[in-house]
Amino acid sequence: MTAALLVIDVQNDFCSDGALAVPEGEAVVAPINALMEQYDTVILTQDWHPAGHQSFASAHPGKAPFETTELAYGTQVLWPDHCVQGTDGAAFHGDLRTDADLILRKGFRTAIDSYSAFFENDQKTVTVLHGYLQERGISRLTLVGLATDFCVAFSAQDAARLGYDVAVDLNACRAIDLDGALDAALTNMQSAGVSL
Ligand code: VGL
Ligand code: ZN
Repeated sequence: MTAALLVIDVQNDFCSDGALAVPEGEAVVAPINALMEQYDTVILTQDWHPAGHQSFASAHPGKAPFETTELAYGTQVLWPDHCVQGTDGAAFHGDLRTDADLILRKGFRTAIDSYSAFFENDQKTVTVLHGYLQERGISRLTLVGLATDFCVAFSAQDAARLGYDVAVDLNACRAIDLDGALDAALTNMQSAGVSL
């Protein structure tokens, strides 16, 4: 069984002073760099939004960050503008090793957010990740990165549903923890069969 390390969204905007700062976000960098040694295949994801993305509160007059709205596919949390394509905030943290096999960008369709590295938030539109992993014969995944309760949790649950053997290394993750989202995410991951 071949294993891959899936490093979720270790980008400046999710670190201290970033536009959508995750408390202690940068603390994941050193443990992740060390973990990369143990995997033949390393995949980085990069949240990569066009300006005016529909997950941004600024795209919805009268709405503030962290409120929700109804989009075509359901309820969406509205975020501060973050990870805008080509900006410094969208770049990987400067100390993160980027000598990866694959860098997968997601969230680039204006009308659909993408927490998961496998499916966008409409739960229908696929990224190329499942096909890539299948072509490479990879059946075991370890997930690390930001944020535990959003992109890490959605990716891990989709991976488990797709039949991968999935672990999340919580030492190398940090959470936004919006309204108890971390506890809910940990419970949901465990129910989906993810090892924590
Ligand atoms: C993320 C919210 C919005 C994440 C990305 O990487 O967890 N969270 N965009
Ligand atoms: Zn985003």
